[in-house]
Amino acid sequence: MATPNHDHHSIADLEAVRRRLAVASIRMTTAAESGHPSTCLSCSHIVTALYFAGLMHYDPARPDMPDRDRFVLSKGHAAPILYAALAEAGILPWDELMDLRTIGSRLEGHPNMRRVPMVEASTGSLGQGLSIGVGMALAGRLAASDRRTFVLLGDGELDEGQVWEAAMAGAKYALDSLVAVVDRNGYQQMGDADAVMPTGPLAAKWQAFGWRTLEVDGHDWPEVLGSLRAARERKGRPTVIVARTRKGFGVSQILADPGNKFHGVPLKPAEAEIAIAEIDAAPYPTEAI
Ligand SMILES: Cc1ncc(C[n+]2csc(CCOP(=O)(O)OP(=O)(O)O)c2C)c(N)n1
Ligand SMILES: [Mg+2]
Repeated sequence: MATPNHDHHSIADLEAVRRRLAVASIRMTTAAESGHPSTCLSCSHIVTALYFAGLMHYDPARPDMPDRDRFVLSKGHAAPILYAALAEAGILPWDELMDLRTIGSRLEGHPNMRRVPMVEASTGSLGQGLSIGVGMALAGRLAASDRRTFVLLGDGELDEGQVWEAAMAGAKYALDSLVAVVDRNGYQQMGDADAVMPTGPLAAKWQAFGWRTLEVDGHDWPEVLGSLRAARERKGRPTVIVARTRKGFGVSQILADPGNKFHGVPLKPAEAEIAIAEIDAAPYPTEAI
């Protein structure tokens, strides 16, 4: 049985980790002159909580441990923050992060499961990750394993019909080890996500598809931690957490125009320095978990 690790006990600790991952995502994409920093920032609390609050069970020394929990980054363009989390966990060297998107580097623009330990699925073509998660959860059942599978999706990604096929399959097979998290930042590549394709009452929709549904502020530590903790509990059906977030969280330059201008656009070096200074200067949340 896997044991929780990298289990930070205070919100201040977790916030410090989150800032390291956020800053690394900015530095990596700025150095590469390519990539998607804003999507990394919107999911920074969720990714940090999963890997470093004991909410996902894994052992960095044994990335292939059969009973490890699985994490599928279905919104694969957020690869930089996944690589930063793997560096923080000791699975990748920090120095290597700056190789992002360079020719020959295993840190490709979208995660490659054949090249990077603990990248559980090769993603980037949006819409596929939840189906992969369904397969992983079914496989876990066959193996009589208690492992959980977490899948992180974008809200624009929900425009892909395959997501809803996977949602139906998850409910049909009562996959209560499966957790989807929707990064509901309100934007996708072409701007306002609901203008491109209105998703309507999102939580009600998942509920109608047979999922246990939680809605949280994706930048509120107690809410993020509480919902993930609740989602680990097996209740006879899959769980989705709809996390309301901000694309470019913590960086006013991006928040001023998170739509077209900053999707898939790294910050220029001078802009990156301002962004990093702003992240570092933000007041720390201090509540006890
Ligand atoms: C199947 C597919 N179509 C289009 C794209 C191009 N694309 C990359 S990111 C993106 C927008 C995704 O928006 P969302 O899911 O809301 O993620 P966010 O960046 O807001 O976190 C699109 C359309 C893709 N990667 N895959
Ligand atoms: Mg989005």
